[in-house]
Amino acid sequence: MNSWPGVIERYREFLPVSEATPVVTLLEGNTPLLPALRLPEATDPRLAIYLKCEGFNPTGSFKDRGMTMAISKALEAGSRAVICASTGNTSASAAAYAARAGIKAVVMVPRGAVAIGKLSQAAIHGATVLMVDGSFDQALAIVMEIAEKHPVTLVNSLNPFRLEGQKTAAFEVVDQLGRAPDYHLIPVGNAGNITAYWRGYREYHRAGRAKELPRMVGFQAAGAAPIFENRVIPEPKTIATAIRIGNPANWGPAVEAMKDSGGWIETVTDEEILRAYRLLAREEGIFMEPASAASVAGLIKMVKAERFEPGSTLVLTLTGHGLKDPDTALESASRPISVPPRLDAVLAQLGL
Ligand code: AN7
Repeated sequence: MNSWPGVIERYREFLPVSEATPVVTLLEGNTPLLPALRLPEATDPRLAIYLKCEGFNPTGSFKDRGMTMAISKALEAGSRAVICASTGNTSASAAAYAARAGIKAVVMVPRGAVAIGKLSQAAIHGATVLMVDGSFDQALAIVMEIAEKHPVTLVNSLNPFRLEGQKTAAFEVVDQLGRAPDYHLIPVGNAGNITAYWRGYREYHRAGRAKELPRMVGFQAAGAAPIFENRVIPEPKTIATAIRIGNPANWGPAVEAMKDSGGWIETVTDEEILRAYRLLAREEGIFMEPASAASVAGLIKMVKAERFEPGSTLVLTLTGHGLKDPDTALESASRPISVPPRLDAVLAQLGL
């Protein structure tokens, strides 16, 4: 068989696995790197813009790259249960990979702040879903303590294997593009992914697979921007619930990635996120969740601020699928039009 083997087999030489590691995979990775058609026109035609569509992973987000590693290594270590706090996507992915591995998953999510698609994924895969009347940051503190004292493996991005898996996205970008981009734009929540991409780009560079290194450019939601504001945000607020995080676990490494790469971290407002969300869906045909649209909102804002060298190549990570959050889609688009079941009425409605 010559088909895609999943990220562990594809990039085994770069990952901390051995023959003894039982590989748990849903054949994640190999996601499209789509050339943007209309974004250059809408921003700066001198830019080459590519969209890394991570929503097309098995559970609909980039988390699967890290979860195949975290669950495989948990199984190798003899663990029979995993736990995480989540704004939704980590819990969906943990639940699916734990199901695949035949072990138990416990996920803890903030009540009223997780998109419905993500919640339904965790539930149907058989995870124990705990809803906390509190924030993601509070939930993370609790699960960290549980994992320290009990025989259950933490699969948040504090688990070192998570970022090892996630760095494969940078490998793929280089393999697909034939080089590293000049800039890599990415949403920032718990700050694991920006850290993982930077690690991936550096390792590929060191291995001679890419001559260039990109500048890492991260975007936080304006109401949930602890790194940008350089302070913990006790009550983060944003429509992009995936990145509603006030005290990121990978804060330090993300700042390092930004500085080492010569990049920066900026904010985008909810209004800018929603505008980008609609633009992406209507102009590019790509339906991603609001947090993912932070990359596109950031692109638009940074082009206006003339932050990119003309002629540059940009890659934007679109982190999660739009179907995760159908409520926001329906609220952001025009309403369906009610019509009676009669040809004349339908034609009249369409102006035909
Ligand atoms: C769609 O699922 O933190 O900066 O608990 O779901 O690596 O945290 C999700 C984060 C961006 C931010 N886009 O990535 C969780 C969780 C989407 C996300 C992020 C998340 P990090």
